[in-house]
Amino acid sequence: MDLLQDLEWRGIIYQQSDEEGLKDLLNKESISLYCGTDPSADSLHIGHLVPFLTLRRFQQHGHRPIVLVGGATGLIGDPSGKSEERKLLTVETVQQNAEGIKNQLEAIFEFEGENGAIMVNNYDWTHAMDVITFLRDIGKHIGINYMLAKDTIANRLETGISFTEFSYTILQAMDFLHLYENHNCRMQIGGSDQWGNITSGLELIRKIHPDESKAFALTIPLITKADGTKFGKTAGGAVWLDPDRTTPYEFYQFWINTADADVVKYLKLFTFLSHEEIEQLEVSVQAEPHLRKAQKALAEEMTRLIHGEEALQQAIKISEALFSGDVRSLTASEIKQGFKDVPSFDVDSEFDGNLVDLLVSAKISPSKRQAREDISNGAISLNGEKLTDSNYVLQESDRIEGQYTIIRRGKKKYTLIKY
Ligand code: 545
Repeated sequence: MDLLQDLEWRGIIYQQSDEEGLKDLLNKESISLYCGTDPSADSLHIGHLVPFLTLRRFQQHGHRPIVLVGGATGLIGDPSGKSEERKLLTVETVQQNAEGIKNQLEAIFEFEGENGAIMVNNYDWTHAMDVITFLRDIGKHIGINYMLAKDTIANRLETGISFTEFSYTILQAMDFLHLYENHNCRMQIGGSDQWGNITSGLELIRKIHPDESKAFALTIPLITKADGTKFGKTAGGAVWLDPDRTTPYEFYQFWINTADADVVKYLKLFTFLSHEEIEQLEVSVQAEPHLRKAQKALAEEMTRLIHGEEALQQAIKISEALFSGDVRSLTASEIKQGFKDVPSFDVDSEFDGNLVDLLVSAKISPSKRQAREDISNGAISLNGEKLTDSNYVLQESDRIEGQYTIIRRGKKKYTLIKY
């Protein structure tokens, strides 16, 4: 199965500018191709990932990926998919965001070797262009009717669109032209919302280089969930690649919680597992769904890809400890990750260690009488150990790395005591 057939099988291909032409091109030669992202936030989230993972798939088939960070376009604001005008970001914010995103994208690609990826920033060639050159050498080739026919612009004529956002698609077209002229870049990929911007680039290249080799566009479908809710959103908001926003444990949990109806689709879209491996997991979803083998494979692949092997092992260790209740083996940093959304209680300096008082002040038991009852019923465990002595006084040794004590009431109600 060749690359395009693999992408087809994975459900990665949504729109193409010239399916047959691209098939011929890829059978004939290795190409350079690109995908871009604007630094409109300081971290990517998993909704941005598939086009870049697809770029990686091209690299694995010998093609050369160009990863573009939009240091210039980020200052302008892409109207695609937006129902109203964006607020302009400051130059400092765009530069800071660009740095963060560049680091995240670097983790996905191989930069060594003859088809090693290159990272570019469109600020480098856009900021130097003066307005007369822009209007004469670029603007002259783009008709207003062509622009007004673009959905992203047509949809905004009612609510209003500034000349700034109106011009955005020309800047993205200029990028494609620049990469075509300077890096022999023959294709641009992106999510379905980028179709208009990408085809603007095809139009500009066709107008300026009418007799030269053709360029191509390919977009990836919007990722949906069988239950109709928005992909990549959790109670805590988006699933970020930045470990300080979404911990590797939370990231791992997100993928583990994928529904049976979605898990095979995501294995195809997001992972580099082979067809055979994915088809075996598909059988497992049908035959033994309660084992959640497909979800575990998805969570492992994604956490390893984005956060590395060590963070993955830590996430698995936290998950197992929380599931079994044996939390004593967790380090303070693992507790910090695993118990981020668990109710916590900060003890003050006068705390004398009395367990019954602690259960009441930390709102684990509603009263001292109830606290004594809970303890004698064996409903209270301290760092995973059941404790039945209602006169118990917490020791220094009950503080994990001097920072935390984990109290569980009943089967699953955890409270994190912080010192
Ligand atoms: C700019 C100049 C180019 C080529 C592309 C661009 C960026 C493009 C765009 N892309 C989106 C984006 O999201 C914000 C990320 C926040 C950190 O706006 N005009 O930058 C998304 N892109 C990935 C996918 C996308 C798209 O990064 O293409 O469809 C999301 O999946 O919305 O020369």
